[in-house]
Amino acid sequence: SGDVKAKVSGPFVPTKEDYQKVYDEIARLLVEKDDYDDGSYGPVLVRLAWHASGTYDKETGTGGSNGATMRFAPESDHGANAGLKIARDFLEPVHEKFPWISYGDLWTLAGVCAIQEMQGPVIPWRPGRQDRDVAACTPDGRLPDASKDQNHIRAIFGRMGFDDREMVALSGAHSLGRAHTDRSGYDGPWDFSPTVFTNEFFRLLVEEKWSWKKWNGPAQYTDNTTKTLMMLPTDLALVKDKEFKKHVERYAKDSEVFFKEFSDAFVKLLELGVPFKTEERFVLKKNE
Ligand code: HIF
Repeated sequence: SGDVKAKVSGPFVPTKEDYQKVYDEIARLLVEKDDYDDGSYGPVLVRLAWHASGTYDKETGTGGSNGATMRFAPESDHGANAGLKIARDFLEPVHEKFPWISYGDLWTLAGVCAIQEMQGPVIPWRPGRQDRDVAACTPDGRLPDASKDQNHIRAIFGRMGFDDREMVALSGAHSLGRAHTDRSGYDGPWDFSPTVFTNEFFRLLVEEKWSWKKWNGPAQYTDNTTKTLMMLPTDLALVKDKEFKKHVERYAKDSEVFFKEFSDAFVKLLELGVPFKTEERFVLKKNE
C-alpha cells in the first residue's frame, strides 16, 4: 500500500495472443468487406503473401518475405505484382491498429488467415520478419511467367529450394481467385468455387478437357464443358510433365493428402530467407 513500484516498461514483446488479435482483425475485415471480386479479398491476400516470399534466391540468400520490400518501387511496379496494391491497402488499417507488427509478418499472417478462413488447411506460422528499406528490393524476373513451361517452373521454384512434389502441392492454391485482364492480362477463375480452398484445381486438370481459348488476349486454356474456367500454360504444364502429373493425380484423388502437403510447402514458402529467432510456430484459431 503506497509503495507499489511503477512497472518498468521495456520494448513490447508480442505473444501468440497478440498475433491472434491481428489474425482475428483480418478475418473480421474479410467478412465485412465482401463487396469485391467473387466476394472475398482472401485470394488476393494469398497472392500477396506468396509474391512477397517467392522472390527468394537460395544461392545469395536475398529476397523472401523478410523486408516487405514490395512496399517500394521498383518492386511494387514489377509486372508480376500488378494488382497487389489492393491487398496491401486492404491491410493498411490492420497495420494502423497494430503498429508493432512488421509488414512482412502482417502480409504472411494475412495469407495464412485467408487460407484458413477459406476452409483451407491449418498453416502454422511464426513471426520474426523485419522491415527493410528500398535498397533490399529484389530485381525483376524472380517470380514466374505464366506463359512458360515445366522447365521454367522447375527453374523458378528450384531457385527457392523446392522439389517437384512441393511445386505441385503449392500449385493447388490456384483453386483460389481469378486472373484479371487489367493485371496479368489473363482472364477468369480456375474453378467454380474461387473463394473456397479445395483440391478442385487438380481434379479439373485431370478430368476436364482443356483447349486454347479463342480470344485476343494472352494464350490461355478454357474448359471444353462450360468455357467459363481457365488454366494458364504453366498450369497445364503440370499434366504434360510425367513427374509433375503423378502428384497432380494423387492430389486430385485425395484431398486430405493435398491439404497436408500443401500446408508443409506453404509454411516453407513463407519462411524462405527469414532469420527467425524462435523455433516455435503458432497455430492460430480459425474464426469462420
Ligand atoms: Fe498464381 N497467378 N501463379 N500462385 N495466384 C495468378 C493469380 C493467383 C502464377 C501466375 C498467376 C502460384 C503460382 C503461380 C495465386 C496464388 C499462387 C495470376 C492472375 C497469374 C497470371 C493474376 C491476376 O490477373 O490477377 C504462376 C505462373 C505461378 C507458378 C507456376 C502459387 C501456387 C499456385 C505459388 C500460389 O500460391 C492466387 C491466390 C491468385 C489469385 C489472385 C486473385 O486476385 O484472385
